[in-house]
Amino acid sequence: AVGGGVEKRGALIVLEGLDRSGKSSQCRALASFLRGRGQAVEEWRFPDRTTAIGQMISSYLSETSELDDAAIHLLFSANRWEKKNLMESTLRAGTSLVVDRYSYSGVAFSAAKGLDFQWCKTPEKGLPAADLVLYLDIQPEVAARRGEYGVERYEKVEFQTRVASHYQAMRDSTWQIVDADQTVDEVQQVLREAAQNVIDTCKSGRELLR
Ligand code: T5A
Ligand code: NA
Repeated sequence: AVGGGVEKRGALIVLEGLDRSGKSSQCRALASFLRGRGQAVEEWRFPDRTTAIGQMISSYLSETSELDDAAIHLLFSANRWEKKNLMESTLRAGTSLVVDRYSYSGVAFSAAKGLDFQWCKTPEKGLPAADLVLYLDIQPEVAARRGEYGVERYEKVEFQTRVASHYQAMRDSTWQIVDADQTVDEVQQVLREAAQNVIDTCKSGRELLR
């Protein structure tokens, strides 16, 4: 646990799902909806391609560089660790974060390459834990019909099917499974209600989760 007593902190809300499940579109809409309601909200994403580590990840994803599977796994994790202090101070200051991908992506994608599932989870331990994980559930074949699919390294149906099974193994009580094969607006409605609920819970004094 972090600190003592009651903290009127922000909520850590994470969107997860296969490639092209709609995470970025939904994050943007959700953050702007919540801000419109007067909530303090920032929109974040991982990988954060703006840092030096993020640029190494970006060139790997666009297949302009090669890296050992374990090495890229640790870079993705390091890219979260380099934002940890800012993440925690922002939450403690009462601002909620709507985050496009987090540790669950880190584990699911690396495990889908054949790395040991438990090993993949180890470097994520100690990062702030999500208060709510909104999992945009979609069949890989449906996602594959969406725009620009197949441009980046992991966008192959067979690979995405393995990713989905590793995501499934990480579901816990913070997860809400959302049918992502609906219109953008229909999906958004579900996210708004869940996000507002968890923001209210965190404001009423829940400590930071680990
Ligand atoms: N990764 C990531 C790791 O291996 N380890 C890690 O630790 C992390 C953090 C890049 C890759 O990195 C891997 C996972 C990824 O393979 P990224 O930068 O998040 O991660 O990937 P992007 O390519 O930017 O995003 P995605 O491919 O995941 O797409 P999104 O964000 O899920 O979907 P979005 O919103 O961009 O929409 C995709 C298309 O679908 C349409 C949109 O208009 C768009 O054309 N669309 C819909 N169409 C119909 N109905 C709907 N409801 C729709 N919603 C969106
Ligand atoms: Na995205």
